[in-house]
Amino acid sequence: ARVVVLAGGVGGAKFLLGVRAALASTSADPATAVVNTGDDLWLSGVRLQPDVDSILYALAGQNDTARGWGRSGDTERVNAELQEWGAGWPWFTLGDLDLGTHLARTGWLRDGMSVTQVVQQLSRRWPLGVRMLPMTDSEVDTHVLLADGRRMHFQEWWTRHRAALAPRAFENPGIDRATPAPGVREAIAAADVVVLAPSNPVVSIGPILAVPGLRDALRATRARVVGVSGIIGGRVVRGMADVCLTAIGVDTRTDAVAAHYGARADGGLLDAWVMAEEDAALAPAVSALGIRAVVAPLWMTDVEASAAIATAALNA
Ligand code: GDP
Ligand code: FO1
Ligand code: CA
Repeated sequence: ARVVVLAGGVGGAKFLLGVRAALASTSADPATAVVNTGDDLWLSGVRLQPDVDSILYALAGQNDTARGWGRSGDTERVNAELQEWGAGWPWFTLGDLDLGTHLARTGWLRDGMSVTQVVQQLSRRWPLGVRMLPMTDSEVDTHVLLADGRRMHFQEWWTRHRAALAPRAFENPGIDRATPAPGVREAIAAADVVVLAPSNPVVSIGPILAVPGLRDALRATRARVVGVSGIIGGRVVRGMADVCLTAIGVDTRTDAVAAHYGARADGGLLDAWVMAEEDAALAPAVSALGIRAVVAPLWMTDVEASAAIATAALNA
């Protein structure tokens, strides 16, 4: 089967490890990941792509699994020096190996490469087993509009304030003029299955779906569109996605997130929704939306567990 996965960072990466493993035992082509670039930012003169790098490093087996971001075995010599200069953000650590990636990426961008070409270049070093595409070539960094009227970059809100400042809305300035990156529409049109990874529905999947044309491509594809719940037993499991959901008026419940994506037959996106055993009682509520409810174990504890979830999604 031709598989396309819409993905954010760590949750997306764990799911993609499972997709890769599930497809490895078949003759299928590698999956295509359409990756959120709303987290991207400029800092200390370099371009960061947290979600792209989370997926890149995880698929390459180079990620720091304990910390949840950056490279395994990284050091922070350059970061200490940047702090001494008062450069960058004191609450945001740029590892030495990670900075190598940012420098390479920034150099390629300054040489005139598109974001798609940069991601392709980053994909050459290790055998990833997944084709990575950014959602768009445009810079559409996510900003948070706070309840008190202030605005800040998503990264500052998430890492410095740990989502503790009440958000009113999430915005991606310039996204109205953005287009899907080359190959994204084509991959969706040619897919047999499109999976919405169990990534943050608001700031990971949200920006992807906000790229003009992408939603239409999903609505038009002959592929089945299947979502995987990032909520287990009414909790977001890891991170602060519940704060993001609340801000857009969606309850932290798997059926509410399914309703947020919507049934394809009802103007939304989903043909099926893979939800956790812990939430089995909500399956009728999902079915009532016109979305096929598939109940499965959803803890991505290791690659085998993620592969089983991927298989459930591909067969949904
Ligand atoms: P980020 O960009 O690094 O924040 O990561 P993503 O947006 O790709 O994924 C974050 C989301 O993954 C969290 O909000 C959780 O809901 C979800 N998540 C994390 N671990 C698990 C897991 O083991 N199972 C499931 N189903 N979802 C998970
Ligand atoms: N997350 C943190 O909580 N603290 C950090 O200092 C930090 C640094 C960092 C550097 C590069 C990178 O690609 C990601 C980094 N992250 C850090 C993770 C990241 O900012 C967020 O968890 C995601 O953007 C949310 O998806
Ligand atoms: Ca993210």
